Amino acid sequence: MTVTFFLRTALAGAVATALAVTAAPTSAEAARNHRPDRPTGLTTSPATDCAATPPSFAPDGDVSLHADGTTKIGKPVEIVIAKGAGGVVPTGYRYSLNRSEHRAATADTEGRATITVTPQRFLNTLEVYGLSPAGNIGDSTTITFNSDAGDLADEGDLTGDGHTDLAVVGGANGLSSGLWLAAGNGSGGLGANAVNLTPAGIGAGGGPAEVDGAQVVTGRFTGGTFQDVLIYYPAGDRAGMAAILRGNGDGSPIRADISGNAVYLPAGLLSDNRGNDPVQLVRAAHTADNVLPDLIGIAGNRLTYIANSGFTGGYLSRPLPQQTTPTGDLAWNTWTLAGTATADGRATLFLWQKTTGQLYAWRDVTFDPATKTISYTEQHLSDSWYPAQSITPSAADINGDDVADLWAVGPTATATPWTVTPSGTITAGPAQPITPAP
Ligand SMILES: [Ca+2]
Ligand SMILES: [Ca+2]
Repeated sequence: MTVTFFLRTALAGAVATALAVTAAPTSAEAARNHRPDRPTGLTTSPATDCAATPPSFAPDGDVSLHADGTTKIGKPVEIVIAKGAGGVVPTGYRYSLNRSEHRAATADTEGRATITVTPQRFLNTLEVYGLSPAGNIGDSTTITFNSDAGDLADEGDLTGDGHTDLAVVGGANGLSSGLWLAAGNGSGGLGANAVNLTPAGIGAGGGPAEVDGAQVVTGRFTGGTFQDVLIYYPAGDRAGMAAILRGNGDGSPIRADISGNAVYLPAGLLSDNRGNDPVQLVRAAHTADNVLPDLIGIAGNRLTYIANSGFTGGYLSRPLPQQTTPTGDLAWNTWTLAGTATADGRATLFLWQKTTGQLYAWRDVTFDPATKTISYTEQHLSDSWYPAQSITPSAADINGDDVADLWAVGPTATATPWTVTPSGTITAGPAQPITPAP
């Protein structure tokens, strides 16, 4: 039987590409019945239906769809799988994009099924199995196609809607293990269903609990158009290690267990010149000629600037031994940092002294490699911000006005938005629940 694939964009129903797949001969069906789990051959043939940009195929066997440029990373693509001329009508299909979990699609009486997949990278691989009426699974057919870069996501926007989002590490904060992404609405609200971004943890086989105890930083760590996440371990078995997980652009879970989705930074890479691992690690700016974010940390009770060298995971720690805290001393162990960059690339560092409730903002933080110093504009925001309370500050431009704001994440899965004016006035919005999706 022949099964024809039509790959088309979801927008305006325009048919962009057509693929054709030919299943093994019907006579093979009986032979397969005694081995129902053994796939049988699906091969390819040229599409018979009209396509705006037909792909290239070998007539049999080889599956090769050349770059078509009609799909976009992060944008859903509708693919119609249809039966061709002759043969047994398939009852359904199983498919997997980029080795993700297999999904099932039921075919109609003519053997046609529609699936929607979201390309996550430039080169995508779609694997499809046909299902016979007897329930047998055919051999997999694999096609590859290239997708254009996705739209550039704003700093802190992991879902691609233009509003910054909130990523909270679970196993704490009243949340189960995982990295929970609550979508921001641009005015201090959070979406109802927080998504676990790391169902496979960092891809080391331990599941979501692998993120327990970690700190999270968002940014373009892989240099793509989407916001990625950097998972950093300040303590524990992985102390000093970090994992960069490639964001999908739409806020969907990151399958770190699939090759290409995670980059690991070994322990020591982020440590200072005395071998101290950072106990805190937050977002800093990026330089004009390098989209990859710098980091700021506290290591060895010193503030340290960790500059990116121009490639993913390429970091060099530059301790700032003379840099004093906002209150003029060197007691960096009493301060909690939160950092973010606004859409225009400027970095803001928030500094909270938990014991006293002192809260400062250092705006426009930049690092001068020649003098090994940082420059910034300091604002005192509060002398009574959650004194001695168990909250986790998380920085983002909550309302999109290019002035960095703060979330205060509480111990019972709540987050309170604190917006900051350019002159340094802070205002709390209603506390929002962080509710995991069912
Ligand atoms: Ca968003
Ligand atoms: Ca703001």
